[in-house]
Amino acid sequence: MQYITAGESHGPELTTIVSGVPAGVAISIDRIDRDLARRQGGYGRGGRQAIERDKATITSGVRFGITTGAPIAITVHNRDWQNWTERMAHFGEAPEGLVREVTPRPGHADLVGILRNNTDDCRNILERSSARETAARVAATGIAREFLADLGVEIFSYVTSIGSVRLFEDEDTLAELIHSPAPIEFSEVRCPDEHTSQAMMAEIDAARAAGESLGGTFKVVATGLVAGLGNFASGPERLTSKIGGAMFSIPAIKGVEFGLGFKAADLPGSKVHDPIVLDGCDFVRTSNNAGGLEGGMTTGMPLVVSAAMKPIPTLMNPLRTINIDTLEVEEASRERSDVCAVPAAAIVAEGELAMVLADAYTQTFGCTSMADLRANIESYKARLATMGR
Ligand code: EPS
Repeated sequence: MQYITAGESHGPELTTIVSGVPAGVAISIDRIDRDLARRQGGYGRGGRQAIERDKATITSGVRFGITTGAPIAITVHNRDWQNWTERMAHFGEAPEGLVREVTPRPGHADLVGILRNNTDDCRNILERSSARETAARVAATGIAREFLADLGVEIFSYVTSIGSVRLFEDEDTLAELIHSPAPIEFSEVRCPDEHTSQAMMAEIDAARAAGESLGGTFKVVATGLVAGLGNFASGPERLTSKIGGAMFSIPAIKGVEFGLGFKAADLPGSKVHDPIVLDGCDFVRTSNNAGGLEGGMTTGMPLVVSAAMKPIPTLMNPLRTINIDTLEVEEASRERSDVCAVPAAAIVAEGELAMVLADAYTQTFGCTSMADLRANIESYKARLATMGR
């Protein structure tokens, strides 16, 4: 299962096509729209989110709410397009007095993009490199989420830091959230602790007042996975590679860790690896430092990915740059933007993880019909149970 997106931030719409989806997956457009709304939310977002009301429109591959096995095309309209019809016209002459973007923002794709693509207008780069594209990703990966929900796989995320404010996590935090993730959705910054949420929002307020932007970290967790998804036999087929790549594909993600992550490098092996025990007929672990992946395959324990997002490059108090027309030093362009989009990135990451896992399920258990796939999973699970007997 995979997807491709097209569309500019201020074009008429974002488009995505999802392929490799088995026939027979029940699709709830309301659930996909709810995830689109979750992505739009989060304290620290800019004025654009007051304009957009993201909704998915499915135009192929689904009949009476059930996938047919054909590619699924989805669009998400940009309401802001009506303010950009001339500046972003697909044909005709550029309008008179069109202002080109000539002061590339440090940290954005602006400068390297124009050098690479041989253009004199950063808008030709920033329209596509904008994180607006992640709305299409949430729509596309919503199909993978529906598929996984059918198999009892749940995915959630929570924010662990914004700027210098960090959520205190002890060894029970994750288990409690797996049991009851509801507090995360009540927080405007997707942080399950109310006191920390307030401190994160205060940090965002201070950044906004200073013309600054903020990054942060978040965790994405998948539960209900069968052991053995992925493949140890070739590097690119390892789920670690695929999930890592998917996370790094999200704009501004600069670090990805699994389980203990970088901390594992400081500890001896006996404090890192998860002892294997039998629980009835099941092979289980007494800890989950590996974050649910060993040898590039799922262990059956919760899959735990952490990611770090850099601060958004658009600054209201801008850094210096070079004007590409005059070659003079100037302030980088200052556009309406978000102060912090870490909660939104966490939602995008939920979807990215879903797509990789859905793809792994279809690779392992087939991708023709859901009924066949479920039957294959049941016989696989039955075999696993005999191994622990
Ligand atoms: C973005 C700039 C802002 C953000 C945008 C990402 O858009 P605008 O320039 O229209 O104000 O709001 O994110 C979204 C539109 C979104 O839906 O997430 C950028 O430059 O990356």
